[in-house]
Amino acid sequence: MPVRNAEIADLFDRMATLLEIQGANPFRVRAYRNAAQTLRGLPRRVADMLAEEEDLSRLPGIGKDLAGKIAELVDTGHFVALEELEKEVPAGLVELTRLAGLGPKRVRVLHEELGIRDLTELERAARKGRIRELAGFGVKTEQRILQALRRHAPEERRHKLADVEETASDYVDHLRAVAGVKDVIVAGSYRRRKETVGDLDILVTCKKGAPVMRSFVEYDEVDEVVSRGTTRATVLLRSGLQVDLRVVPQVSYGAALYYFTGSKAHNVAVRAIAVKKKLKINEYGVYKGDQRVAGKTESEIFKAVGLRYIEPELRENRGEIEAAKKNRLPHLVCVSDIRGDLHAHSDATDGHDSLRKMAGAAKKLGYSYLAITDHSKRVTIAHGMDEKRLRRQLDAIDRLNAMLHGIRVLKGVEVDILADGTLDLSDSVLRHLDLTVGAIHSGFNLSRHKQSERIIRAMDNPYFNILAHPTGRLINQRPGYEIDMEGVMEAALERGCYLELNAQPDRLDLQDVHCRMAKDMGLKLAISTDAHRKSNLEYMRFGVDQGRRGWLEPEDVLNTRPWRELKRLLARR
Ligand code: DGT
Ligand code: CA
Ligand code: CA
Repeated sequence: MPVRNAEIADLFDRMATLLEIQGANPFRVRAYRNAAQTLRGLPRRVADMLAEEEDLSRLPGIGKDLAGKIAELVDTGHFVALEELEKEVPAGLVELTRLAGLGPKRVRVLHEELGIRDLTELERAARKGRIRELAGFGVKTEQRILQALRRHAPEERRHKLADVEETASDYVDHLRAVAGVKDVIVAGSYRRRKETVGDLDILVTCKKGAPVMRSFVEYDEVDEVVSRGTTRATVLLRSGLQVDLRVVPQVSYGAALYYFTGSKAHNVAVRAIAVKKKLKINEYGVYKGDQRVAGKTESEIFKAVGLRYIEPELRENRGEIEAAKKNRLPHLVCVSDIRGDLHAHSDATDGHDSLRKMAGAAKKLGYSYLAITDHSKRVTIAHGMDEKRLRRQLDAIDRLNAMLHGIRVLKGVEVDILADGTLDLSDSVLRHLDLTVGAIHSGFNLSRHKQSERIIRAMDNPYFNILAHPTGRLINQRPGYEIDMEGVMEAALERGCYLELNAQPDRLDLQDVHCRMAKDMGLKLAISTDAHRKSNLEYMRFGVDQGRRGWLEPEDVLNTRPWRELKRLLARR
């Protein structure tokens, strides 16, 4: 039972949260969080690295102590320090930290001052008006907590796409190894590359179902077999993820893949078209009377109902069927269209790798440019730069560019948008940059109107180019701040500014529908990774997937342009 990097990372994050609730030394808390981040970005399993006797303490953010904890986990399956801490901190408190507006620090105050231990007790206290009495909370916070509680309750647990990828591909490998198995593919929202998935839907073709079924339910990560038949089964994994399996004969592969890729809304709409053509469509094929007229491949299915092939990312019944009829489907952007990354950090602020290393990694990806956009001074926890430090970095970039071949480091900054909409750095330094990325890191609670005004004011600055992570949301962790997206996009368009589609799997900020909105308005987007270490540059594919769900074509994306063209697009009149 090899331990996954993501599992260890989750445990480290949990450790950090528990420590924070306890009020432990912030450096210790940060060490666990950093290590979790490192683990998530590693290309190889630490379990494999340990098996090859590699020294984990040489990884960034992982010292001797944490390397020891990882080894303990891999060897024994236990993490004693965490187990001890779990006994000390009430279990419900961790869940409270996931509520919007309540970090571990606040949860600690709630626990210490009011004895709150879980959601129910929190709600009771909020209703009684006891939270507003706490120092640093107030009526507004109390209302926000009640609001968050209402939102929290019915929400089903959905899993971030990136978090389930490793599980999905391991499960697929496991099933492929079964004798007699032909195709194994993950369908459902996973194949549509939705930002979160409710469960995984695996489709297998083979002659005899029994061995596949057995192998499916006996997979070592299975915690519970929910149901098991001859052609379908459902299991729950230890991670809490549900996985559905369907086994179909080879002749039905295309029909089943199409059916189980969904979405349901898309399927229903296409079925209506089939009915009009006097056809029947189900997971075994397309039928005219009793005769199967299509089923083996997805293209056959589309052809049979008179449609062009529709990419899975588009199958949401958001106009793709009409577009397919009229042969007006978009030619979706691909990772190979991307020529560079326009948002990345170096170790000058809260990144982990040097300018040179970041540039080398970008070159390896085949990019021709990489913008280094470190934080500005207001973001003190990220060791943000003032004008003087930024100027020094610009000189360093000039020196580096003089030595580099085949890749250009663009001079950028991720400048903080202050409360009043002005920028955290003066124009005298911004004017020397290739591009300015602006971002909000504080003041999330402004009204929709005020927040939008603030952003638009920032765009009034003639050096402003790209609005980073436009809503500030973190998937499953915190909702974004409220903004009038259409108004902000219109303002960007008028001013020659752009919005970012942040590719971090925890952010994916813009949402797919907002990407589509931008495209329809003629506003180009930058798909950027916001990389904080070399390996993060590979998050690009998550951003591209999200962009594809928003119908983006190469020409809708800034960083598919060569630098000369991009430079013109960035120049504001
Ligand atoms: P999820 O799991 O919530 O992220 O979303 P999906 O799209 O993966 O949904 P899921 O797992 O419930 O079902 C997988 C696919 O199966 C779905 O996308 C379309 C198909 N499907 C499920 N139920 C129905 C149905 O009642 N009618 C039709 N036409 N298709 C269905
Ligand atoms: Ca699913
Ligand atoms: Ca399912």
